[in-house]
Amino acid sequence: MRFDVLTLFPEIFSGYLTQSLLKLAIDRGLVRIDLHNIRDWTHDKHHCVDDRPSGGGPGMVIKPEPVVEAVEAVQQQAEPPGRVVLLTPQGRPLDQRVVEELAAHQRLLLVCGRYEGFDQRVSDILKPEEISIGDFVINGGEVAAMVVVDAVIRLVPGVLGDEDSGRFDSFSTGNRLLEFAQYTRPREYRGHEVPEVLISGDHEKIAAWRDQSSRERTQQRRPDLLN
Ligand code: JD8
Repeated sequence: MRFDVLTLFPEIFSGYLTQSLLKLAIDRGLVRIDLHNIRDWTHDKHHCVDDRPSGGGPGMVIKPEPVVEAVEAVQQQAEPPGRVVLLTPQGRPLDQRVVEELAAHQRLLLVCGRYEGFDQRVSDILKPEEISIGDFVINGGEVAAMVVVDAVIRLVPGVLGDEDSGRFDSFSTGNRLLEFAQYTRPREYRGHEVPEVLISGDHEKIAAWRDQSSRERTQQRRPDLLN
């Protein structure tokens, strides 16, 4: 799986790229992430990427030319052409279904905006998949792109130690309920005990308890997931 991330602030990704699960996947050759600075596709002396909004108003808008030319140049750098994904508050809300769809592509180009966002013609010309990570406001597309990468790489075969673990996560294809409660040692902590069944060794009973725990939690916290 290859990701090309187009951004005005590639440095934001450096800590994340050297993080364990992703770094291991990159080192193993399962995932590749190339960073591209949109500013490299400006033509003027001052490398200007933004301008004042047409019609007035606060803030600055990212000019269309460097973004469209950056995407076209990055597409030419490798085969196959990637699906272009624009991170934007106006996008399709990200959920595990969308993550599964994105993971089906061999290559994704993640385009990250800042300020008041991109000139509308970026979308009109590139026809990207527009994705939002949720109904809240963040300052730019970079953190949203990292969320997409983080969720998608879990579905790349071999990235997780155990081949199956990503598939059985909460919200994944096999199971759209919340996770059951987890415990570890000590058996008792400040008067709170690990449920007896979990140390019984009876695997059938443990499975039933966990199933019940998942259902109860989902009913209590996310009843919207049950229908
Ligand atoms: C991209 C700039 C900042 C601040 C308008 C667009 C995603 N779920 C999400 N929330 N916010 C974003 C997001 C925010 C962005 C940009 C994504 C580029 N901004 C906002 C308020 C004024 N701009 C996002 N995915």
